[in-house]
Amino acid sequence: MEEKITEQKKRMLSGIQPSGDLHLGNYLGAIKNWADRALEYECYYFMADMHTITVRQDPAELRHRSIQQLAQYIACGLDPEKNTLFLQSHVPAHAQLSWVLNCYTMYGELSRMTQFKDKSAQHKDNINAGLFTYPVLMAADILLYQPDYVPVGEDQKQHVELTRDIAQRFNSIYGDVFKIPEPMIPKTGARVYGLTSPGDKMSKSQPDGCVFIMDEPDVVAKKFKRAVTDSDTEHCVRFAPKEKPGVANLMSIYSVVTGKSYDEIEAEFEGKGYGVFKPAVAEAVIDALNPIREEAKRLIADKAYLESVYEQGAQRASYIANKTLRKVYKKVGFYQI
Ligand code: ATP
Ligand code: LTN
Repeated sequence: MEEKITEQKKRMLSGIQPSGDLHLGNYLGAIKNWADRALEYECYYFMADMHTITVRQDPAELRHRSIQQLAQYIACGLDPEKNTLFLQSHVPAHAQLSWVLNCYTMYGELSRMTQFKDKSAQHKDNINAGLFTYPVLMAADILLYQPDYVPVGEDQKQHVELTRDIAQRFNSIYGDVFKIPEPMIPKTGARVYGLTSPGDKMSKSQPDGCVFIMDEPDVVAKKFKRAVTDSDTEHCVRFAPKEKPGVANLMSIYSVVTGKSYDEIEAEFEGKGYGVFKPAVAEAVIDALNPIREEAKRLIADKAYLESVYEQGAQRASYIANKTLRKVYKKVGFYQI
């Protein structure tokens, strides 16, 4: 009989901190691309709640945001039947592996992390040890699942590179324990900039130029109305990121949500000016966000369903994570029960 060879799917893992509401940048730059991968890869996505307490959080708000983010992941197209969705704090192996990896990470390496430098400058009154060792917890998050790819934004590339260094160091002592993961960085087109400051990436820390997934249509329309275009007198819709970064940003948003190319967009708005272009972008974004917002609202009200998703997610995630953890414990010499 002919033997059927079924190829093992490659694995993918990523997380977002539930430290604020998800925005258009998170959606277009990360989650939308994750949602397209479920057929091709075995996917794990989590709420990095343990990471968020490196900065002080209101406990009730963190609890609410973690579940809200789960509802938003699903509403954005991450089907829990096809993706494993879970909360980081529900899988104790993350903290357990993190401790072991701390002992295989150098003080000098952590001192070079730019996010630590930035965040310790922003929160001078709370430069805690967790903020410093944050990348080790992130390495544990990743290595537990032996993923092939880690889809993250450019800002997280340094942390994934450190993860690779830690894994290689561990493997060189104990043999092939960890798979060495690759960062998967979205193309520049999927990098969304702030509507009021097109030089900076769209970020929840600048809420003015930031479109949140849960924003109502009138709020989205207002934010696009105030979007910076450019100060030249040309007033035409042309893709020129250096000369007209605001217009290029709006064009790339419009392109991602409608699937139209830059040439098609230029032709569509030829001779029409920004007064027509900006509301058209707003409308396309509103159309894209409407079903997501409504579905997220519906899901947030369905506590029993969300509970079943995160319970099943934690179970599936724990199964894989514990396998790696047991191997690591054995290798470093912890007495097995
Ligand atoms: P902050 O407001 O603290 O800078 P953030 O809103 O940028 O945070 P993160 O939690 O750092 O969000 O990012 C989660 C993921 O979302 C990142 O890995 C990145 O891929 C993606 N992302 C965030 N902002 C953007 C953006 N403006 N454009 C494209 N992708 C983004
Ligand atoms: N550090 C990331 C969130 C994060 C993550 C991870 C991403 C925590 N652990 C593991 C990918 C893989 C952030 O702040 N965006």
